[in-house]
Amino acid sequence: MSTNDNKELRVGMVGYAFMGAAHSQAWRTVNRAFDLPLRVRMAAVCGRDEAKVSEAADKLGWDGYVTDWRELIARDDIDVIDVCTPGDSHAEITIAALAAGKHVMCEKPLANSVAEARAMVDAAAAARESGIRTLCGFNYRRVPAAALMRQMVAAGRLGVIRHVRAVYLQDWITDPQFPLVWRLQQERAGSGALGDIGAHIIDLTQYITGQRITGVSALTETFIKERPIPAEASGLAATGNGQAVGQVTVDDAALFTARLSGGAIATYEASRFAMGRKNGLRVEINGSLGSLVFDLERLNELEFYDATKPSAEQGFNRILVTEPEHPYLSAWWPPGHIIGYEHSFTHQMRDFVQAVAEGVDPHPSFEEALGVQLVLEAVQSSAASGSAWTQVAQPAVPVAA
Ligand code: SOE
Repeated sequence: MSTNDNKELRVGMVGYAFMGAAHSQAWRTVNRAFDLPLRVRMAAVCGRDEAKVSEAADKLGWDGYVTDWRELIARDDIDVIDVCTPGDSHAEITIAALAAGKHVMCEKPLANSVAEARAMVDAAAAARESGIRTLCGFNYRRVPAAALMRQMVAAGRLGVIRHVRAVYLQDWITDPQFPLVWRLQQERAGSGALGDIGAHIIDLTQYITGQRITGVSALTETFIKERPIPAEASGLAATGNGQAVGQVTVDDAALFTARLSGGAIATYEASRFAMGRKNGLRVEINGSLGSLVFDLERLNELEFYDATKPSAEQGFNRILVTEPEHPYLSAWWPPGHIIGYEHSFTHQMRDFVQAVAEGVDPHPSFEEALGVQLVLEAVQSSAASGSAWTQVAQPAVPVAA
């Protein structure tokens, strides 16, 4: 690991699209919102197109830019590599960065396959020996209302967990003319809605309940099977109007039932064809003493049904999660002044920087992210075998800190 005496944590980020922009916002703000032992320096951003990445560096607040990620990990003035690329490059970049002694934050899902995820876990375990830290970017854990949900479940406020009910619904590709972008290609993304947004509700529900998914029965569907691409792409059939088309090789939607390690039973739905739902993540947990509901579209609120109250007072109460005692909120505004989607990334950077400074492992670890990858694999296997019940192999580590 490079020497760095002036308490800076120098970051290099690979990729500058949606997640790169969200991470940049978080790196820019984390030291202004939280008192941290290290000050983040946004040293450089990496992208293949020099004109575009130089513009992104300027717009997103990076000191400089490079066009080859290998140059970034070779620099001794970089301490952290933040991987914000499509899934097919997560393993190569991460493993090389760890070997070069860099801490790594890698976007979710960790990899495009269990084999890649295992290789990343092994590389992280080896690097940990020299104090290198890693985190996988399941940011929704760090929405304060979701973190409060976990605290309340862990404190027994719901009693024995019976049901988990989780959906993550979008509708950005319902137009058949929407082009064949990387998220719709198996070799780039690994899977479709399942790995992109299904991974979030898998991680979030395991984190909130402290239980692991042990088995699944699944259905997947690809509603639109071919899409237009730029005509210059090679090896693709042309439609009647001469426009080149390509095969969609991932799921548009994935539905599965599951059993959890603590005895709960669960339903999961991840779809990019839920017309009208833009980023609709909702988790409901039903227990023997009550229920909790988290809805990303109302992310400053948590609905709580407390069955221990007198029956005359029963009902779902709305907790406004903006008090200073709520997770992360003391860094922001007075009660009632709500926060947004982007704050979850700032909270993620806060926990990462603090963990690096303290010399402890941040969460979710690559091992926890491998746990998500194993569920993704089981869902795909079940769907391919006519929804057969499929056991999920379990990694050796607990679900979440
Ligand atoms: C998909 O459109 C996506 O950008 C996911 O990749 C992100 O992880 C999610 O937070 C928002 O939606």
